[in-house]
Amino acid sequence: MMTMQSTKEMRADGKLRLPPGQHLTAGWPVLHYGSIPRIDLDSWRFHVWGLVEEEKTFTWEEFNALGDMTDTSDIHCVTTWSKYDNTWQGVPFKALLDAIKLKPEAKYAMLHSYGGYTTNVPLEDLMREGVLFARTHNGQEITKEHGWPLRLVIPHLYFWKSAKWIGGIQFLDRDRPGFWETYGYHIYGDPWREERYA
Ligand SMILES: Nc1nc2c(c(=O)[nH]1)N[C@H]1C(S)=C(S)[C@@H](COP(=O)(O)O)O[C@H]1N2
Ligand SMILES: [Mo]
Repeated sequence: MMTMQSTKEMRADGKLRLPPGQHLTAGWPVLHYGSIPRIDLDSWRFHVWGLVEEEKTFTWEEFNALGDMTDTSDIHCVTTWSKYDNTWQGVPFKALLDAIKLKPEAKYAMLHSYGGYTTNVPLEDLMREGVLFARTHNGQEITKEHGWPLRLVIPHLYFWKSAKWIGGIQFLDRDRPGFWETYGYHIYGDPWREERYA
């Protein structure tokens, strides 16, 4: 017998834990555009470019040595499913920031994935607690279809912002639309304000 999770639970800020228009799902749907990119860890690289003092490229070992954290958060997909209590472990976004030097004009980021997917996020959203580059989900290595070897997790935004197969970040002075954002998804994507489509 499965335990029923509550949809009436409140968060510390008084908002319902389940954002408006969402329903809980027990499984974990796989959603992405295009096919799963082929990646091998020997040639995997993480690139940082744009408004930085110096462009940087990290190998798999270098990137994972930047730091480590674990955080449990809820997933809210714009297609209306939510999944509670996902424990992610990997490199804190803040650890990457400590390893690079941003130019003062850097205010936005474009996340780039293997396979060509992009999505845009304000820098201050990446600096929130709980944002990490995840290698594991609930204690297991993230599977290929969910973003192996590394995916970003941004718990407070709709899940399309959580780029699977992430391989780089470009820092920008202005917000620019990524892949889904150019096809009508909201530029920011706050689930509690139902910022689904523009
Ligand atoms: N690289 C990449 N990341 C992506 C996507 C994608 O198409 N490519 N789709 C996004 C969307 S729309 C969603 S809902 C989630 C789905 O993640 P999941 O398949 O792990 O549930 O991944 C997001 N990250
Ligand atoms: Mo999505």
